[in-house]
Amino acid sequence: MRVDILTLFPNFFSGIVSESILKRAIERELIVVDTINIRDFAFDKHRVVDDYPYGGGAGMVMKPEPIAGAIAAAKERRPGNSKVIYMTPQGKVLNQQLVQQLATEEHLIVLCGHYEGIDERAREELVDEEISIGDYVLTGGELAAAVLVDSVIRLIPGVLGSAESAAGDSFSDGLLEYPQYTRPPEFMGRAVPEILLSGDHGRIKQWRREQSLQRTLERRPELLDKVELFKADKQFLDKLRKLST
Ligand code: 6GU
Repeated sequence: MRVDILTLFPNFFSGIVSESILKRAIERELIVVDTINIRDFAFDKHRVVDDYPYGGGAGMVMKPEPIAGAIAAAKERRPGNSKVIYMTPQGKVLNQQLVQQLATEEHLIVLCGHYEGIDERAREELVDEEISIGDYVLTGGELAAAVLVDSVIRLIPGVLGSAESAAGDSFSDGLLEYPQYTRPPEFMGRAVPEILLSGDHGRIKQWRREQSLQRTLERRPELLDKVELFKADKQFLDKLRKLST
């Protein structure tokens, strides 16, 4: 996979690209992550990328031509299928299902907006998908783009070691994750649940499933409406619901 991030602040991404899991994935050539400075595609001598909104009003609008130039340059870097994503609070809210879809793409071009957003014609003509990371306002699309790129890249085969496998993630099966314990067996007077020390893998698996269900019911009950549940899951949830009434 290739990811090109189009931004007015390319330095913002240097730490993200050079650290941790992404660093390893890049070193192992599982992915290429690059930034393109939109300002490099400003055509005038002052390299202006924003202008006053027609009709008046507060703030500035990102001009369409530098955006078009930056997207064209990104497409030249990987001829073939690419998807242009514009990070905006007006977009579809990111969730794990959308992350999984994006992880199957060959080339993501991620456009970070600033000021009052981009010229509408650039959005209509050049953008394939608009994505938000939640219902709150950030000063620009960079932090949102970093969240998107991190969530997508960790799903690319080989990026996570088996120790960090994505299969058991919260949300990957639509449920929250079960609680985890490590040594010591007792901490601040609290013991590790006995079943985890039993060596009975069947019972441990069942206990973890039930913990996931209970946690999801307590913390994010709305998630349960969307997941596929086994008969035993439903019976367990019914039991919990009866206990709490
Ligand atoms: Cl993608 N951009 C901005 N500026 N704010 C946001 C966002 C994006 N997603 C949530 N808030």
